[in-house]
Amino acid sequence: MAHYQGLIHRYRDRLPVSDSTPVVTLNEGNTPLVELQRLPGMLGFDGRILVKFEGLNPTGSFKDRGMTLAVTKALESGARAIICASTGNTSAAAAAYAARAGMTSFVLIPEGKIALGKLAQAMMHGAVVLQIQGNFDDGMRLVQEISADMPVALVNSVNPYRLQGQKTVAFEIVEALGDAPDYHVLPVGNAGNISAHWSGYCESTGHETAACGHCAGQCPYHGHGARATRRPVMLGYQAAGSAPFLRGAPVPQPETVATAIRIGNPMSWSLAWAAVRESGGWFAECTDEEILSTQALLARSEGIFCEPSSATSLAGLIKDLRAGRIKSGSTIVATLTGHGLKDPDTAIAQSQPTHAVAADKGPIAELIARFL
Ligand code: AN7
Repeated sequence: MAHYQGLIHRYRDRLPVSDSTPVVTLNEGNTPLVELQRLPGMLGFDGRILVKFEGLNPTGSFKDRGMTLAVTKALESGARAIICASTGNTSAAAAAYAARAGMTSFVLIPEGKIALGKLAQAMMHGAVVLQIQGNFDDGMRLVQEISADMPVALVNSVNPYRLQGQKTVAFEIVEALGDAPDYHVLPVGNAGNISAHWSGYCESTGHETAACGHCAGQCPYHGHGARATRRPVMLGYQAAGSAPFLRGAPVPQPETVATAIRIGNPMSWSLAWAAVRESGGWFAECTDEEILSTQALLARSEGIFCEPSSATSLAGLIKDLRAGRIKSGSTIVATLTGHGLKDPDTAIAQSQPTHAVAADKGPIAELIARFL
């Protein structure tokens, strides 16, 4: 088999590209779908829980799936520069793919409110980083205004190519499982990803989908790769301090430790509602404590380190399992959207302190013996 060359090559028959499209790729996608071995038993659940570890994409988050296509299409259209607002991961992906394409990237981030790893990525890839004295929603408004007036392509998920790229995660899951799972759970911030997942599942069953931005459900790609016989119930989880889908309206001052989903005015509002309604799913919320304890639980019981926002998917699932809202014996897939290394400060702050010890065998052996 030829070596894997990224999701545009893999799914080109289901994406809006032609043979002459200049593909900008870092070989994103094809992420592991890992079955949890200890958690289901610990939770008294008799079904299967699998995590789609999107943190193993090239820049450490699912954003690479959308960014490969958005930057590819921007390059194809002759753009020389891209711009986005971001809570961190979009800026990291935009910066990396712009570097790959030889383009300039501008990223607007909320000052002091993005995780350190993401900031390091944007800076290292040479983005022009603008720290604004406002939140993501302010940044989103500003980049829409600026990209309307200046020659910079907007690569936030209001750009339909982003969701087109991101829908491929559902194709991979359907291929790995042989069909769609019973439930799909994921964190919701700007709400593009839940919309894209749903779009991918719909296309896998030959359903038309409102989230298909380039064709409004009319294009020949629809149903082309259909392999699934059903679509999952979609469950979207939010952080309690940043939960517009639970409040039924935008939240003016969103706050959460899960900074990636610190978003009060989601752009894909109607698409996300459609995904949840059409699938028979729901939105629910988790506290910051629940998010952090689930992040640690996953890291310690399964060996999988995701960032706090990503742990929101399992934190919400655990609550819904305990509340009896999930059918027994179900197969559940949770998207882990970003890698834990993105946010080392939050990880270290909630972990046990390290042990300062002399470089001598005696005290080290004594310490080890305490844990045996
Ligand atoms: C790890 O980077 O919005 O609901 O600007 O980084 O599709 O927005 C990040 C979002 C979940 C929410 N998990 O996804 C950004 C940004 C992680 C994220 C989400 C984000 P959407």
